[in-house]
Amino acid sequence: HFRAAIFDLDGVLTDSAEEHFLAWQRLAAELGISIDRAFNERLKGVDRMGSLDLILRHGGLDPDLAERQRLAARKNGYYREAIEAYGPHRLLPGARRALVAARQLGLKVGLASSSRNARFLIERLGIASLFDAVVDGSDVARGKPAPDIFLAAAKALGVEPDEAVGIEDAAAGIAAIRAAGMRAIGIGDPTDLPDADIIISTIARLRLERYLPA
Ligand code: G16
Ligand code: MG
Repeated sequence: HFRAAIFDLDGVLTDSAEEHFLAWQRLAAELGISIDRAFNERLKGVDRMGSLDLILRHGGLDPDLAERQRLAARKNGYYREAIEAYGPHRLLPGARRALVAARQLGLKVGLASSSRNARFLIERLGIASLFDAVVDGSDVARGKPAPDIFLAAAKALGVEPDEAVGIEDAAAGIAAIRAAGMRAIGIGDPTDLPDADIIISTIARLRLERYLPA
């Protein structure tokens, strides 16, 4: 049975997924590339350079590494600008309660985010103290869909992967959870997340006690 709940950040606890999309869309437009929300589903949970590469390929561009690093930094500037203004009011409804409920159930609580801005963001959101361990894209070699971020979070929490449940809004994240050997709870539309074990529409509907022994 479960001893830990490991949460994704963007799209699960806060809607910074939208700020990522707007920042990428702005950068893409400057390059003459148009991206829409359907395309954005492929970027969710994917790390910064991985997302940029998908956009460049989509637009048929292939700049060298130095230029790609400049473009990624420019996007991050747009994104940081947007999240500077974040505070606890930007938590999704039910997000804080889900973290508190997991703690009250006696579960260890972890954060597994691809975002190198994750630690900054949970401070802004006022939830940093609710996590027993935080792992982000800068702590591991491979981002989602590789299992590394979730495996590192389980290790930091002192649990085995099969004792943990992962909560994700992105296809790449569900793939990472499954590859780590954990149970996957998907948040969003079932057609976007066919590989999740369980699907709920929003974090407010999370009831972890259902998966624990009575
Ligand atoms: C998030 C977002 C992705 C973003 C990635 C890297 O992951 O879902 O869209 O590209 O982080 O973010 P940054 O550029 O801030 O390092 P997650 O895993 O929290 O959903
Ligand atoms: Mg996410």
